Amino acid sequence: MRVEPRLVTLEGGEGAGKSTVLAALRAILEDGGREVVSTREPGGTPLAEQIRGLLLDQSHEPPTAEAELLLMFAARAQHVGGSVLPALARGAWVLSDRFTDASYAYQGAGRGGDAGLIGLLEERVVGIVPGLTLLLDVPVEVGLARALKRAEADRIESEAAEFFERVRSGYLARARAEPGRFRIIDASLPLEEVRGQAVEALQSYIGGLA
Ligand code: Z5A
Repeated sequence: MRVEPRLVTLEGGEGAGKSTVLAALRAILEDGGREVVSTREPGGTPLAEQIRGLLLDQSHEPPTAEAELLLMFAARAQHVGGSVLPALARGAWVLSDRFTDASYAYQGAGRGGDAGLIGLLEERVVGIVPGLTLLLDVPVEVGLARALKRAEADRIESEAAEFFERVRSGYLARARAEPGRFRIIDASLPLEEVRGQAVEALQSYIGGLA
């Protein structure tokens, strides 16, 4: 796996504040005169966004756990090949709202999927790891309440609370296993503080690269 220092990802459960924080991180990078591509998973290219639609839609039969995993990686393959790698190659920074860690957390820890298969797909299909990952950690009930206040639940958001508890534990276990790449941020704090901590983490990371 190749570490991409200019690939920065945001992870966390529902309503953790990723979208909000991403905008602040983008501003910091752009203030320094850098080109920034803000993107998300599943999605990030027209085809990958269509796969996202299939994954979150509740109107057709639910995909099996294996189909869900493979669709996530199909979307990711398209996103990496069609957007992330070309951006990195021209010197841009890429800020992604979720990346491969989400598959370990949701399809692995959440659904009980085979972590070995996820690892194989990561190695063969993705090939790159972010230099920095901010995990916005929030208690499940707090995050879900925020997310549901904003919009109706999609297919994955309609899962039971125990599913999201496993997702949260899965994320925390990954973060603790890779402390060099992850920064854990307490996303139950007021949004201004969460944003401030995320900006500080990015600034200190950029300082460390210089
Ligand atoms: N998924 C997967 O299973 N496997 C994978 O490999 C990948 C994804 C890549 C879509 O992701 C789904 O795909 C997701 C995981 C799965 N499933 N679910 N469920 P997504 O990232 O698009 O969906 P999301 O996590 O549900 O997004 P979200 O709810 O929008 O979360 P967010 O971006 O972290 O939150 P936000 O939009 O910034 O904030 C949500 C609301 O809370 C908003 O009104 C904010 O003003 C409020 N908020 C946020 N932070 C605070 C604080 N600190 N205080 C008060 N209010 C706050």
